[in-house]
Amino acid sequence: MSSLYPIDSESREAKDLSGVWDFIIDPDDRGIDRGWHLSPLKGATAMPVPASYNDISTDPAVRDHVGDVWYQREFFVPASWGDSRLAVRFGSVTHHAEVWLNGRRVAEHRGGFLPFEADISDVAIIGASNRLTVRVNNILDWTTLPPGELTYKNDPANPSGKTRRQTYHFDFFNFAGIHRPVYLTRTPKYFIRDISVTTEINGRDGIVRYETDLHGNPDRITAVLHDAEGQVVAEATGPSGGLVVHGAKLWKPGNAYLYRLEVSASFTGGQPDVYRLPVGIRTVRIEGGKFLINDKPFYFRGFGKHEDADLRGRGLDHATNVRDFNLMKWIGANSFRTSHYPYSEEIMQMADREGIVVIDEAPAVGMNFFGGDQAGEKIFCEQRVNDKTLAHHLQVMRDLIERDRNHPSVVMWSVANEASTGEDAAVPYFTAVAEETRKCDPTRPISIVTFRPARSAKVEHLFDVIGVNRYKGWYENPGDLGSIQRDIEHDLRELHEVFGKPILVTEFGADTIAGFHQQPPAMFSEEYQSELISLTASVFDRLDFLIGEHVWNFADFATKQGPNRVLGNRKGVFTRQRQPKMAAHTLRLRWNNARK
Ligand code: BDP
Repeated sequence: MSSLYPIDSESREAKDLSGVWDFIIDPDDRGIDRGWHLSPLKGATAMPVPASYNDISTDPAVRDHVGDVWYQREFFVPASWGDSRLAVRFGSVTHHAEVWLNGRRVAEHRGGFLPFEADISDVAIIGASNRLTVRVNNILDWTTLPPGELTYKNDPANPSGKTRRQTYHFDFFNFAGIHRPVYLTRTPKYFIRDISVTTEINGRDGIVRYETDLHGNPDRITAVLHDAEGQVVAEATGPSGGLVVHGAKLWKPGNAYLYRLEVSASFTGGQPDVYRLPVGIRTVRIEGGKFLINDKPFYFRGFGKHEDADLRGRGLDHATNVRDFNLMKWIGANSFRTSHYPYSEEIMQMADREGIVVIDEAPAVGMNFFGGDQAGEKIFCEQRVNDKTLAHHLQVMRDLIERDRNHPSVVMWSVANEASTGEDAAVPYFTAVAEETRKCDPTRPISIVTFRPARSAKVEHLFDVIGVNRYKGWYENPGDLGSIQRDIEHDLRELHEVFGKPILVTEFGADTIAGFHQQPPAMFSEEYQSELISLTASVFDRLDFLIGEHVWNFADFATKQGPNRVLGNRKGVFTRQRQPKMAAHTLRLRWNNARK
């Protein structure tokens, strides 16, 4: 697998296979027995790629389907593409995928938020049409991230007498489908498989260290760094090395500067390969309780987000994404967390370019029963989150870091959100996750997002930054704005006393239906959200150990149906259509006059 994003260069081509594909629901997961991977899908309907399939159809059976669905399309491989390495590369398929080309199985992938590719060099028919078939499965169980549970409900209408039900312990809707672009790629037979870059600052100089991973026997490798105007600023040869940039322009939050690293490799018995990669020179570290970017204290202002929009669900949508970055800048945000799963590579590229700082989160959410029916039962145990879950979690951390380590915008890894960290068995689990994350990337701090009170949190001390989700005046003392300041101050001070680590408030907020007004403020009104945010944030200004504030959530988003959700989670500061609620103006005033 190559974690390099597909690009065009003098040696490479990437053909976007986005468009309208054939689609069919597999009601009893028997598509393979019926040979659906071997021939054109019969009775297929139209489905856009990339997009979640759930909200495209008007049929509840599509929206609420649990199990397999099938996608298919034909594509042409140009006759000029012979004698190359050919691959089909998926940005993400949620949650599990199996892929066939011309009836031959070429890939399988577990996990809904990271890329994978199928090498089709030996299967593709050059100069002809090829049929690509993808089986997509959306089932979550205790071995997947996020985890979930499959249950069965008696259903006389179903021939088997039962219907499958998917339950999960997080609120966002379990969107599924081919969520990110699918590229048909051509590279030379021998090629640059991977490049990793780290940067340092030495006085006025920037140092860019690179390391390459090559397929084939290279004759010569060169690395040339260009500035934003295209001028060469440093050069090196060899599979790895360091490039010194005199008088380097740094990648800074709110003021991104990107160099371009051009790596060329020539191979014995093959064509040369060239890959170009944006590089931002910056450092990140924690010292004296502060989060330092380029040795300057950085205070996180921003949001927990979701990849979520009308109709397309979690499918990549450039219009929504660019609008989101514009809104973040307008409101004075400098950062966001990829709650609760890795976001698309295209979003990470935007963050690099726009100078927005990112906390990059693994899809480990819902490892908790909260106050539900199973409250009191253990999560970290043989029949639930177990060794298999851990093995998958470690794999996801490795893959996430491999995908995102070159992004200057990414300053920290978050390994999980609101896990049941009061359990003894959570300790060895998260010890292993923390160790693996540090091993894969010794250059960035790591964090975990907790909802627990300090004294019953057993794993949080393993991390450099503790993210805390607090809902004072909402889930705690609902309707009582008067108690917020006292409660949040006491709570955050205790967390700092117990852990002695920088604290980042990763979630606080209130559900608000845009257009509902009430004075004195009442829950769900715009006044209540605005007041709750102002009161909570007024406390942050006097807490030195606090390194940032992220409001939950950037925008309203779809959830599973339930009695506390009014067509989704309404804690957005913006509506799902990306227009401001009153609280957006409150935050804009605060953040544009920020003291920290
Ligand atoms: C927190 C979760 C987040 C939820 C939020 C809420 O981290 O995913 O959406 O609560 O209930 O517990 O709004």
